[in-house]
Amino acid sequence: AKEPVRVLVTGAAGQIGYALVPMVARGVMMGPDQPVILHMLDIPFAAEALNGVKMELIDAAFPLLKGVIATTDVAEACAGVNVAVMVGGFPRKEGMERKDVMSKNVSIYKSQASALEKYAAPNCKVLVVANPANTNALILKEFAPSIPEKNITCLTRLDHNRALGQVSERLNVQVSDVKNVIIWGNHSSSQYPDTCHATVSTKDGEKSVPALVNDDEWLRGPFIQTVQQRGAAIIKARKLSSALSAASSACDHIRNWVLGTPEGTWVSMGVYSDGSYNVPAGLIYSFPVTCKNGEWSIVQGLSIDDFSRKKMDATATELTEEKALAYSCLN
Ligand code: NAX
Repeated sequence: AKEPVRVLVTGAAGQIGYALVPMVARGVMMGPDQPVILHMLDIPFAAEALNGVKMELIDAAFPLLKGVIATTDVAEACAGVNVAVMVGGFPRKEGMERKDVMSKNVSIYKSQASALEKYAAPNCKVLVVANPANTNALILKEFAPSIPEKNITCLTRLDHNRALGQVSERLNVQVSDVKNVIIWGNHSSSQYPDTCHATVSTKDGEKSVPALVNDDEWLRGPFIQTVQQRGAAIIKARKLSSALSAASSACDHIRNWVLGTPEGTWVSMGVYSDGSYNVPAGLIYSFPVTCKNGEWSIVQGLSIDDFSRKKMDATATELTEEKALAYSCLN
């Protein structure tokens, strides 16, 4: 039998946490034959609710779940973890300035970076979900210098999956037959959902999405806006932000990272830019990646047209500004 893997979920008493921990306990994240030990962290205000989640995990009698730690102590939460999913953060409340929210999250991610660096297992893989996800991940990277930068990522897989979903609805094909959309840049409304290289598998082989859709105006307009604004549409409908889709996408992100992407398929991940596609180095930016042996690599050599270039640059500019804002909060 395999040794259990320790998975940290921060903000585990929140909405995404509540959807995510049962998925992890069922093997959706690490695979159906991989035992797990869940480490759940939240703040003292949510300690009672967190303990309730632990009770439910016990009650569900998940065969793969070999232990549950529910704590408000960051050191205990991080001890020996192999995977860290950072969902906890400070939400933007009405009337709050962007800088005030950034400042709260910078201080959270700075201290949790230090805790992960000290207590997590070597080679721990980190996924930041909490917003501003790219910039929280960047702060985490800066303040955990001994964690390799390739181990620190942020979630744009939800946006990627949303894009697959929109293409599948439009073409009336199964979502599992659509692949290789790309989310470029920030997990914010400046992200660029790109279908230039996306394909649908049909009984006559792989077909290009732009050719099948045959409506560039839709692909460059309403499609992009729908994906960019999907989070707001969910809030409007549910009076709560996306949770099950975010949790499921977080599992997809880690599962593909650890177990690999299928041959010929790429996914989107927010990763530390090395300057590929002329994206400024030193940002956490969403790229198309393939994964093998527990490591991601950016898909190289895709052609980029003028329309795409502008959108990729605009979201990079926003991230550069966010980075500056985050740094201005550091002292
Ligand atoms: P909730 O407010 O329901 O849950 C957040 C939880 O984090 C709360 O239980 C809170 O007590 C806890 N928390 C706050 N500070 C903490 C700290 N310092 N350490 C540990 N826990 C802490 O929010 P939820 O709807 O679950 O969303 C969580 C985060 O995901 C938000 O930042 C949200 O903006 C972000 N999202 C990111 C997405 C992505 O694709 N990257 C999509 C979904 C989601 O909007």
